[in-house]
Amino acid sequence: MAPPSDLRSWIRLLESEGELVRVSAEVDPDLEITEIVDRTVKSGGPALLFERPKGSTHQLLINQFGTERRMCLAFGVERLDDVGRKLEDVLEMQPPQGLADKVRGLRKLKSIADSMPKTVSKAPCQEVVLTGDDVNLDVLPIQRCWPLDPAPFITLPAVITQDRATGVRNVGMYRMQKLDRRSTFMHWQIHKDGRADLLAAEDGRIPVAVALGLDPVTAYSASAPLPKNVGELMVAGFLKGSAVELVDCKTVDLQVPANAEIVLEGWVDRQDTGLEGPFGDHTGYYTPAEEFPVFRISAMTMRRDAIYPSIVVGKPPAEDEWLAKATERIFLPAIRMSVPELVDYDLPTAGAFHNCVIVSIRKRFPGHAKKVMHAVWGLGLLSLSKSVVVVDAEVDVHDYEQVFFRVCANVDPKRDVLLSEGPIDQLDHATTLQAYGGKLGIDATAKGPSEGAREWPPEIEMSPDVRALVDRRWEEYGIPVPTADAMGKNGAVGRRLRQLVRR
Ligand SMILES: Cc1cc2nc3c(=O)[nH]c(=O)nc-3n(C[C@H](O)[C@H](O)[C@H](O)COP(=O)(O)O)c2cc1C
Ligand SMILES: [Mn+2]
Repeated sequence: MAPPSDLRSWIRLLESEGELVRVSAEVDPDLEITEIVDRTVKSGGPALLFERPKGSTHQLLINQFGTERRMCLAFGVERLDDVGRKLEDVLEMQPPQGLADKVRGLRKLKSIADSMPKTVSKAPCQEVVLTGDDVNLDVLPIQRCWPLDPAPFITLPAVITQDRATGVRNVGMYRMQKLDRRSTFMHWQIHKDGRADLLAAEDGRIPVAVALGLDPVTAYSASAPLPKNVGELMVAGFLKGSAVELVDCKTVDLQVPANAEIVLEGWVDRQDTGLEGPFGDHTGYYTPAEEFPVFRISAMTMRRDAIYPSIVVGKPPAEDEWLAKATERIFLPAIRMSVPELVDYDLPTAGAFHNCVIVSIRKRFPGHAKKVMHAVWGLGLLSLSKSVVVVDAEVDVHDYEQVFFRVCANVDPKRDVLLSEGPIDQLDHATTLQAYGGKLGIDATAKGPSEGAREWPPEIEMSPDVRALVDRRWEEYGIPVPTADAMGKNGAVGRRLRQLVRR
């Protein structure tokens, strides 16, 4: 099934799949929605469409990304790895051998060419156009998420800027604290592309457009950590299988996705700043108030009856877990392009994405695990990772008990732990300095004399013929071990039993 073309068809799809609940009771965007959503997310519940947010005439959609199944529905795939494979197919293009290969290659090239955003002249997002004094953020059900947040925050925006020198467009998801009817902060952290566009502006100010309420793939693409010059909207078009349609803004020289529910246009000036935050963040803590630029809004355009999208981050797991997991899966083939020995990787949700990376590698030479740690610390936003754990190829990086077993069993802390330092996520509160601090690498691979270890012992494995014999005779023994199905897919008991059966 093709990914939904706009937020409304996405809502219809969610509804027909039993993945959405409409809440008709009046509910307060000030804290109350957070508590409802937090309970819903943590229990794997549905997307919620709040039909009567207090103080607003606009509906609020939240938890659209809260489960793996919904994330797959958003991308029109069975498993998130399928999205990665689609990219891999293009990344690994080789010179064609023979006619069939050439035809296939041309088809791939065409799918890339068709992904480029295209301009349209009329757009649903401009059914209502408000400029100057008519701009009024008060009409939107913007949430104040956590008790120490000083104001409401727009949490699920696609913020569009342009590199003035190259003309390359950037789209990023950055929270926006509401200041008044016509202005917000713009939370561009120091490692992000939006901030770079502002810093590069010769006159110190840039136009900015913010799209709210997009189709899910385009909304996701705003959160994707792509290299600076790779267009998020091109990638969104490629993943959707149809180009993102753009329309000219009314008051600034930028373009926005035509299918958006709501668009904010305006300016950000380097000189115009203030104290943003604190904000209850995805780290599970409040990030302290800090200086950030202000976004002055020159126009607000909308669909009639525009639906406002929101997300609550907080102590993991929260709704952003599956946005991050989508990124983890989608970027695997791209990472393998520069680190081909990497078999798989996992960013544990509890590690708030940047605190911990587990990688499995096909190890070939002494120091190979350390080479890979340095590679991770040199890759895009993965460079902000505080700790990297490296295991051998056969270890399932998503099975944290297996990983923990290797870390405990295979590590001589004096020999196998690497302490380094480098850039750290600006939101991290534990480092001594902000945005700079220590790195921990743990080499939990098998080692031998070439790496200063003694002869490595063989791992215990039952011989295959005995396993087959016991498989055949199991019924005969009359020992009640439930079948894999009956044990359920999740849950510690099921996992432990499954491991028992696997051995
Ligand atoms: C829900 C959500 C909120 C986010 N909020 C911020 C934010 O306030 N500031 C920020 O710099 N990054 C934030 N991010 C991460 C960026 O969206 C992400 O790093 C993205 O790659 C930025 O785009 P860029 O690489 O083009 O700068 C957020 C991500 C998500 C999923
Ligand atoms: Mn970018």
